[in-house]
Amino acid sequence: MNRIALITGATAGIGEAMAEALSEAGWSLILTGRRTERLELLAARLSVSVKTLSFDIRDRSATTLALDTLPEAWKNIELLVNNAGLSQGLDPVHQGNPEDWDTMIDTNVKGLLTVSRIVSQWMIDRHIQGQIIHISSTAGKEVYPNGNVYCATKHAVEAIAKGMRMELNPYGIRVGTIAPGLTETEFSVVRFKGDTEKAAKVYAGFEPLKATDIAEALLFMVNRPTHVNIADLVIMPTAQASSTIVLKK
Ligand code: NDP
Ligand code: 8X3
Repeated sequence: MNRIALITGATAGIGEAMAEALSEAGWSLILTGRRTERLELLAARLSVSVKTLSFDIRDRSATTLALDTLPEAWKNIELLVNNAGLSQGLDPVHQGNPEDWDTMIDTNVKGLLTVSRIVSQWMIDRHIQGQIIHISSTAGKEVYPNGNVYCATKHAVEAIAKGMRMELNPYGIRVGTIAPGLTETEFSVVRFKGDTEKAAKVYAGFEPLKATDIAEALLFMVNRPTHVNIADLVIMPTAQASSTIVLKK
């Protein structure tokens, strides 16, 4: 068996591009997401061994059960990429939808914790000096108006990554983050609940990042020798200077 990587949220965008990049590099892959058909289509076009696990990461029992179904050999995970995540809405707190807040917190923070807990314990039990990479965001570095709760979840991801880097230090497990800026994926369509016109406007008038730009950065981090840990990588489109300053034509 080749080296095994688990990527959460591989049915679209950054996760899908990372699955393609890691498969080209010869990794065996465990790919997760809710959309089973997309997982199966992706697995079918990759030329490496793939296990697909379909579950809602907000559901702790479903997540735990799904990971438990992996055959023992597939639990020898060397690379975990915590990528599944989303934003819902773009409103000030005083007009925000509490259900959106729950969705973001349950997915971006609690879901990430559930998977991290299980897989990091597997790495420790199996004496695997693996690597865990959390997909944060520029929203984990700064806050922008109306991004309040999404930004809070990504700030939480940054804090969890720093804590895990300390906790897993005795085991030789590397922990790092990638913080992308504006990347054209399904992210804004999801944020605006299917309003594709509104979503397209986010990326109009400048050249945003592509999911493959982030996948290339992941490969760079993964391909460092084991004594090198890229702890934190912030990647923005050239047109973007901050969350709120984007040079548009
Ligand atoms: P996409 O919407 O294209 O992909 C999101 C992925 O997350 C999908 O595979 C989706 O799978 C999965 N996901 C979402 N909710 C759940 C859930 N409840 N259970 C399981 N899987 C879930 O967005 P991106 O590729 O852009 O986002 C990937 C990560 O990158 C996210 O963490 C996002 O916050 C982060 N990011 C994105 C940026 C951007 O500008 N696009 C910039 C910075 C960070 P499914 O729907 O099938 O469950
Ligand atoms: C996604 C980037 O600026 O839309 O994390 O929050 S942003």
